[in-house]
Amino acid sequence: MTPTLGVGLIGYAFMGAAHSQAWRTAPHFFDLPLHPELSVLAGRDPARVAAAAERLGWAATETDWRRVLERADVDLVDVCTPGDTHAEIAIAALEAGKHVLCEKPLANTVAEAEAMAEAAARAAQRGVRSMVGFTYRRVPAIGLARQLVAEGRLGQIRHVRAQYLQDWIADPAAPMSWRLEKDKAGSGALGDIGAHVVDLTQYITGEKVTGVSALLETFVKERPLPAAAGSLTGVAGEGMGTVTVDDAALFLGRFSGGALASFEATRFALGRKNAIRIEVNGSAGSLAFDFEDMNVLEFFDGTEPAEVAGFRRILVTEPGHPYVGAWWPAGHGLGYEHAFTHQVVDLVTAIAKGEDPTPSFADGLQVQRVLDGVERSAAAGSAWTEIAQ
Ligand code: SOE
Repeated sequence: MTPTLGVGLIGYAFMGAAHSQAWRTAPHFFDLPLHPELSVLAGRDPARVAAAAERLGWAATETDWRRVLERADVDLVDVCTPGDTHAEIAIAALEAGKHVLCEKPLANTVAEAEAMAEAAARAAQRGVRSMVGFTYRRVPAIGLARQLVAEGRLGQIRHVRAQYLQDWIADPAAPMSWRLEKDKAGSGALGDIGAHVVDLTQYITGEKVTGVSALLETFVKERPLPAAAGSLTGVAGEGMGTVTVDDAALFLGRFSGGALASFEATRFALGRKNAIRIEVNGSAGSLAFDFEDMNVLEFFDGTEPAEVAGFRRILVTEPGHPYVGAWWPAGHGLGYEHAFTHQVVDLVTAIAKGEDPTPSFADGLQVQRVLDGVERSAAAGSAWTEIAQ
């Protein structure tokens, strides 16, 4: 019998649902060393959390996250709440001896992220593990991109170009949500989606962002208050609320290996729904990825004769590609939810092996420092801002 790993999930909206499917699905497709048990789902509203538990497959519910930490059937706490509660919940869970998976960005401030990284380092000495949910690392094409760079197929990295483009609040009538409140979300497009491309480009290149010069903008400063919650924006109701975060972030950066970088994160790119676009140019080759065509990685091999060289469209659906072998026959493709499943696989495997999973809370803190550098730069008229390493 495979030993079990009892999971307590806190939050059941968009991310809670995505994590739920991952915990449910992972043992059906991957040979896991520990079998995840969906022990308990926590949320404040008793009726809504009960309905969500029924729908998403959780055995029990709690209305106070602290009770989750006291339960013997919980070995791991999965934090899918807005950023303002990450630090308190994650630190308490680690101190209670529970492994932690925490949604991104790790926290709302560098100070909170530092406290979390310290708690994670202390817990690791007791065999208690932690991971931050930069889920897109687990898209097979991203894994292949990292492999190509690590194998030297791109040579010296010169340029990193990254965009994360969405449009779900381009309409000024789209209502307020917690993602538009600084107190709850920490920042706007910057932390919500810009954090992903900072993490992804660092993951692919194996290098770190060392400095930035930034612009932040809030295009729509007042929005209708929501009458009812929805997946992202909800339904508009009476009265107006104030948007206290950035709608868009644009910044230049330098990487530790000398590459020049540009980053753009916006929720106002009409027609772009979840376009994570990354292009890397090196001395020996280039690669390009777009999440809206997520089973493809484009690769240009600069060592081929110019007469026949050209961007190659690699369909990342072969059994030898990262994670793909556990799924469908070649060519059948994966989707958004699979990366969450892969995240569970890697986390559970690391826990069983007694290893620290990645991305760690220390990795989450490093990304938080980049986000903070972007905010400080923008506040200082785009002044060049070094990122503490
Ligand atoms: C909303 O912008 C959002 O759900 C992000 O919060 C997620 O991290 C991203 O995966 C999809 O978009």
